[in-house]
Formats: sequence, C-alpha cells, structure tokens
Amino acid sequence: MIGTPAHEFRALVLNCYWRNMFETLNDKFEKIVRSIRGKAVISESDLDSTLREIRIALLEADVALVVVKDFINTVKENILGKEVLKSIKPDQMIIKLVQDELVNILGAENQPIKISTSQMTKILFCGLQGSGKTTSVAKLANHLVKSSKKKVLLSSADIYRPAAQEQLKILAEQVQVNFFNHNFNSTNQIVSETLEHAKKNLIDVVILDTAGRQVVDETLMNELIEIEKFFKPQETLLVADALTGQDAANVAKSFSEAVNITGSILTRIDGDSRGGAALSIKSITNSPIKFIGVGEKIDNFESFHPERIAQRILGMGDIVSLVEKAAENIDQDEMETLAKKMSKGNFDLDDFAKQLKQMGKMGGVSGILSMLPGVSKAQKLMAENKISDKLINHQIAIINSMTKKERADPNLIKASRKIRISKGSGTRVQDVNKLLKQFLQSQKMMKRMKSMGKGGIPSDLMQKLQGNLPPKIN
Ligand SMILES: Nc1nc2c(ncn2[C@@H]2O[C@H](COP(=O)(O)OP(=O)(O)O)[C@@H](O)[C@H]2O)c(=O)[nH]1
Ligand SMILES: [Mg+2]
Repeated sequence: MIGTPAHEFRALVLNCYWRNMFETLNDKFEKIVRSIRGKAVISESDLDSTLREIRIALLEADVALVVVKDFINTVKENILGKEVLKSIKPDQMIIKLVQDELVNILGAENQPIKISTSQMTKILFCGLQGSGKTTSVAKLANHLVKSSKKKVLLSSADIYRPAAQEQLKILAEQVQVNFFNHNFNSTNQIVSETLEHAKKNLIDVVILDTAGRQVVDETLMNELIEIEKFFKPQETLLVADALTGQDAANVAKSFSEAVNITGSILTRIDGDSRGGAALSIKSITNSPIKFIGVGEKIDNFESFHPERIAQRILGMGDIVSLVEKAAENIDQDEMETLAKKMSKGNFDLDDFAKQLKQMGKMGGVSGILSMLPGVSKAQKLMAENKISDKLINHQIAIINSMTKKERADPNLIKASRKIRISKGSGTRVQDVNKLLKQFLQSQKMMKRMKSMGKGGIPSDLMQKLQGNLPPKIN
C-alpha cells in the first residue's frame, strides 16, 4: 500500500496470518457468541451447550485434548463459582471468562528473550528436524543485533549432518554475526570450545543450534540433556512447526519433559495452520511462545503478542490495535464531531466521505477490516469485490459530485440524479448505487456498535471508534 510505513505494513501482513490461522475457530466462536448475546438469563443447558460448542471448535482447530479439557473445566468453574455481578450481563460474563481463559492459555503478554547485562547470555535451540531451528537461530540473531546491538555468536552442535555447519555459517554471514567454525564431533567438546571462544571474543549472546530429530528419539534426547547440562543456558527455546497441529503438542511434551524449556518459537505461521499448536504449546511446555516465524526470509520473524490474538479468536477484532492506530493517525476534532453527529443519528454522506478519508489515513481498508469484529467474512467479501484504496477515492469522487442537499439527504437521490452524479464522478450508475447501499449499511453498523458500546466496550473507547468504522462491504 503506497504511503504505508513499513512497520504498519508488517502489522497488516501479520493480521492476515492470524486471520487465516484462526478463521474457522473465529467463525465458530462468533456463532457461539451470537447465540448467547443479549440473553438476560442463561440457563444451565444454555451454558452446557455453549461449552460443548467451544469444546468442538477447539478440537477441530487441532488444539491438544488436554488443553481443551482444562480450558472447558476452567471456564466452567469460573462461571459457576462466580456470583453474577449485577452490572454484568450473563452473556457478557461468559464471553469475558472465555476471553480470559484464551489469554491464559496463550499467555498474557509478549515475553521477550532475557538478555543479561552482567554476563554472557546462552541460548539453546531444540526441536524436531525441519521445524525451522537453524533458520530461527539466524532470525533471532538478526533480531538481537538490530534491537540491542549485542555481539552475537552462532555455533552448531549438529554433528550428524556436515551440511548443518555450512547452513548456519552462511546464515551467520548473511546476518553479519560471528560464527564458531569447528570440526569437533563430540557435543561436549563443541559446547566447551564454543564457550571458550565466546569468552575470548567478548561475546554477549551465544546461540547454540542442535541436531534435528525426525521423531522424538531417546539417544538424541539424551544428547540434548547432556548439552543442556554442559552449556547451562539461561534460555532453552523449543522450535515447533505450527503446521503439525496435534503432533506439535506431543513433541512439545517430550522436549519439555527432557529439558527446561523457557519459551518457544512457532514457525510457518505463514502456512495453512488451524491454530492448534499456537493454542496448545504454552500450556504443554509451561512456557510462553516468544516469537513466530512467518516465512523463509531472515526478517520474517516477529515477537508474539498473545493478548491481541485472544480477542481476534473471539471475533471481537483487534480493538486495541485499532484504537492505537486511530490515535496515531486520526484528526481528533474531526472524529469527535463525527461521533457526536452519529450519536444524534444524523450521520450524512458528507460525514461518510470524511470517514472514508480517515480510513485512508489509517492504512486503508484492508488494514482496518482486519482488525474489526466479523473480520474474516468482511475480508472474503473484500477479496471478491476487489475493494481497494482506489475504490475509496472513487467513492469520495461520487460523494463530491453530489449537491449539498443530496449529501444531507440521500433519499433525494433517484434515477436522474444518479445518472448526473455518475457522469460527474466518471463512474457508473451501479457504482453510485453501491456507494449508497454501503452508506446505509455503515449507518446501521454505527448503531450496532453504539449499542454494543453500552455494555461491551467502554464508552470512551467507543467514542474513539465511532468516527473510524469502515462501511460494511457487501
Ligand atoms: N514458510 C516458512 N518456512 C520456514 C520457516 N522457518 C523455517 N522455514 C523453512 O523450513 C525449512 C527447514 O528449516 P531449518 O531451519 O533448516 O530446520 P531445522 O532442521 O529445524 O534446522 C527451510 O527450508 C526453511 O527455509 C517459516 O517460518 N516459514
Ligand atoms: Mg538445522
């Protein structure tokens, strides 16, 4: 998108991955939420069927069975154990407790790598063969050099594949960090020589790559335990392939029983995963997901922000990101005026045009849609209709071709006026029709969000949001 800063673009791309990954789960949760939303009383059988639906949704997303069981039990206990607060409606309470538990299994916030300032930091990598260990070692090195300017050394304890050394060496050169070149074929020797070399060269962070395991294999697992004992890492990161679903959970279990996993890196988020691994791995390893791999390139690597994903799964959209974005880019005064107008119910086409312009400022349609509730559907429609930022400009041109009266009262716009407007804006009559339809839907959506705001979203947040909602696209 032209004019979109790189970091925003990255965020948009990331949103796409999460959306794909949690699409089915999100669809199901939206349906579940809809089925209880607005109910004044929730009976025990409502609750049972809601929990059953959640259970099925999680299992279908490939979440590990033990994690699903715990999830349902915790939510149920919390619901039954809690006195229904007078100020909170039962539907909202259930949604909140489900959301809390999602945050709980994903982890509350991003957990960065702990880099010591007083001594050398040692990081050990482990995981199955082909999970993305070696690539992730280089990605993390690159991340550390860029974010903290630390002196990083990479070393490989993979004594089985000669090519493994070479692969890491090439990657080290590519990201411009130190590489420990050796020909040792004992892992103990590799560890001690690596540490010696690191001390001599005043290295801040040593990252040790290990041999892959095709399946969890006892000999190799014992070797890893030995390496851990000798190397004494502060961080032991498990690399897991998000595409392996249930399997990732089993693998994670074996590794965490053998060594002290302090965090994991989930790779291939760019692939076609159903999200199960992301939802299982923290509970199973009892340690947070710290980073995700989103492609083969070195900078296809991101910190993991669990709290934002929990909201996305529930279909509440990434409201925090939306508000942050809005606060950065939006003309506050204009927004307040719009919000006021909307609350009075006199939102007209002039306001719609302003809204479209604000949308452009916020990174375009795709960026905003991806953060809103009901995202996946809107996104699909968007792809089908080829809604683009160019279209926004067309729409603004259509509104600009209307008279002041027409903009204030779109009901005036009948056939002959539509022809005039389409000619004036260089569009077709059907484009004018489409815009008018969108405007009406936008108005409707405002009303819906407003009523949601009364209970669900704090009113100050709502105020900020109201000026920035996109039209629902159909
Ligand atoms: N699409 C995608 N490919 C990845 C990712 N991480 C690693 N790969 C690829 O997976 C393959 C195996 O990676 P490698 O690091 O050698 O795995 P290792 O055996 O665990 O060391 C390579 O082709 C990598 O480019 C990722 O996040 N996304
Ligand atoms: Mg490797």
